[in-house]
Amino acid sequence: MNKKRVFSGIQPSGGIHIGNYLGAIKNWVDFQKDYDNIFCVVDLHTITVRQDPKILKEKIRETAGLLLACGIDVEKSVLFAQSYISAHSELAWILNCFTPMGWLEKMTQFKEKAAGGRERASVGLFDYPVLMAADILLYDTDVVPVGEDQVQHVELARDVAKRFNSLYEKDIFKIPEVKIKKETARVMGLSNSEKKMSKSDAGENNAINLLDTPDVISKKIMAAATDSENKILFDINRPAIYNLLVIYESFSGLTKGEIESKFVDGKYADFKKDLAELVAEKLKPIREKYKEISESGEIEKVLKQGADKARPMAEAKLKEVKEVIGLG
Ligand code: ATP
Ligand code: LTN
Repeated sequence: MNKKRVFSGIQPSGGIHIGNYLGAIKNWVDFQKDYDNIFCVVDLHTITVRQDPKILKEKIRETAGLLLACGIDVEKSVLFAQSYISAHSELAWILNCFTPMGWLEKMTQFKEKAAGGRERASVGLFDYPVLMAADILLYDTDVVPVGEDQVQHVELARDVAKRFNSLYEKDIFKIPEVKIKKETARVMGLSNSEKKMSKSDAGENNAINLLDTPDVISKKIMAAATDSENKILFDINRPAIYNLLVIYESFSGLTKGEIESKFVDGKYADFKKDLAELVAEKLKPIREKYKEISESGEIEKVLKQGADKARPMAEAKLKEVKEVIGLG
């Protein structure tokens, strides 16, 4: 029986953090046994805001290396960088011509990211969800595992696909389903628990990166915001401590009840110390594996081979789309 296809992407826009890991990457790794998987380093999405060329080039490789270090296995999954396959840009252009501006006006991420001024934001930033729809629709994707912030974009991809199929009265595009892992779909910042942990966030203690050393992890967790209640309970109305507890739960595999009992008489400082040790212990193998992979010089080859596997699928879908429109 044919396995269902998973497609997801990650931007090479900075250090990969535990929000990316718990909200997305860890699920991708787990899905590998049951699905047919394609994972993409979405470098074209990253240039929607200005990037230093040298750093971008390094980050593309670092991001791919980290996915491998987290457990993405090229025997089971295709891993490539978006800009290596021009069909992504080409389908995005075509879909632009089928997407009403009004749909994009509703996207909350654009409103947030263009906060500095809509007039100065690039057209690419506005159009970001259409490129994402192209990524997904090129591969007959069944399932798109993402964090909560991307759900609206996957819904847009569904709407674009449905509209196109109905205009041409043909099932050209498969309609993808979004998949989120409820508990960790939105890991919040450590300093500001009102905003999601983010790569592009300015606050240096807000996110724990996968390559942070134990000392840095400890410093960030000890500095994390809490409240004045000093009670270690999963209470959603106390978002800062709740977020730290969710991180503890995901890394430890313990239940909420077990964690609350463990810290029933504890102080925040004791809990934070334990949490820092746990996170450092869980990230250690990823850091070590990443070092090995990046020193091996294999990342470039992996990306090239991944693109060679994905390209024929993408080109076949693009050809089908062009034919139905009357292009070429
Ligand atoms: P940026 O802050 O620059 O927008 P990002 O940290 O959101 O970057 P992306 O590359 O955009 O990272 O996201 C990769 C995946 O990680 C997506 O599926 C996204 O939904 C998920 N993700 C990002 N941040 C979080 C978070 N704080 N909690 C859970 N999942 C997250
Ligand atoms: N926009 C996503 C990254 C992304 C993606 C995709 C995710 C680009 N193309 C296709 C899933 C499917 C983000 O995480 N910021």
